Amino acid sequence: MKSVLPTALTLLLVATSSLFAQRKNWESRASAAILQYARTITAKESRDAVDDGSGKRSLYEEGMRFFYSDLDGDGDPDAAASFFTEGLGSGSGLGHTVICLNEKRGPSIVLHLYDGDLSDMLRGAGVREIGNSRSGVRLDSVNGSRLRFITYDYHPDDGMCCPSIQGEVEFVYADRRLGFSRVLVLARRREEGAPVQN
Ligand SMILES: [Ca+2]
Repeated sequence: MKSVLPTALTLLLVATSSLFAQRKNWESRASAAILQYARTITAKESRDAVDDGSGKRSLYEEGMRFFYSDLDGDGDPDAAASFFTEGLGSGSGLGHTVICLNEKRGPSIVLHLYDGDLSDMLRGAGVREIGNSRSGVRLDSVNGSRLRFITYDYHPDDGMCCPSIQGEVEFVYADRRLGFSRVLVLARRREEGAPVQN
């Protein structure tokens, strides 16, 4: 028994560090694939913008957020990410959410939604958290196939930087689609805790 225990511990340690290395390897491959995809989307948006004379667009790389979770339930980690593309000088930003699955051939982007798509889905589900064209959503955490988004909206007193009305909603990933699941926190004005103007 004396000689077995250290061996077992060593094997456990090796297995754990190997799993850790595999996970880190996946995270780095997935984030690289998502970054490349985001740059491609930005280039396309930029070409479209130049065509209609509205100016080039840029990717806000520092603001990209990555989340790793087993989204499709097959036991392997996948990835979800959010990023913004902006019109240079105009301050008009577009929010994006992408799902990247861990497939045999490598990281595969299987879903890309604009924040406007998510807002439409919320409105379609009768959720009144999203009130007007200046409101939006922001991916904030992922747990299994469940994605939690912060909703934000502007009070008349708010500046462009700082929408103060916030809530939380949950979407679920299944069958290569993202569907609205439930409201987690009703939208309220952050500072005062006052109910949103529904
Ligand atoms: Ca998976």
